[in-house]
Amino acid sequence: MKKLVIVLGLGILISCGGNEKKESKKAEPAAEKVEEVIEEVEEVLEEKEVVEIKVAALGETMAEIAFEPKALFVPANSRVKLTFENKSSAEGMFHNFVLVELGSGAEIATAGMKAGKEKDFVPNDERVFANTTMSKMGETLTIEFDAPAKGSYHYICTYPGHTNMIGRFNVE
Ligand SMILES: [Cu+2]
Repeated sequence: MKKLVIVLGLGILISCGGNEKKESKKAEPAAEKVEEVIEEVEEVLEEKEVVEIKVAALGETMAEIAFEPKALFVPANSRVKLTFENKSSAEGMFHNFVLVELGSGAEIATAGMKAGKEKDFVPNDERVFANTTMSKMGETLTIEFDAPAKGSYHYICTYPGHTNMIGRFNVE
């Protein structure tokens, strides 16, 4: 939307500049303005689109725990601002959000257990694209990351035993 407004503004400035040229010497400041606007447009084009998404971790028993929603969609080349809310309230219901290569969740979770609590059960592994820290019950965490390449990924919780917490992250 911001892009469109600036492009429209540029169009108006160009047409104004043209009219002024015929009538008087006011054309020069208008030309400067056009240059400024062109610079702004270039800056906006370089900026990534920020996409805000929300994910919650639900459930009070090991059988219930799950992500909500179980599928997320973001556009390619976007900057993702993710809000992660741990909605569990039962004792010991710690959760994180770990974005991983499709199908690597079980291996990442196992490696995460070895990495240990001080690493939030997140291993140092190139198949991990983004992650939150481990949230406590009722806690909300926010992270920002660049969307990985177009394709499908999994998001998992690497807290030991939370293997049924899994969702699909789609970059379109
Ligand atoms: Cu969990």
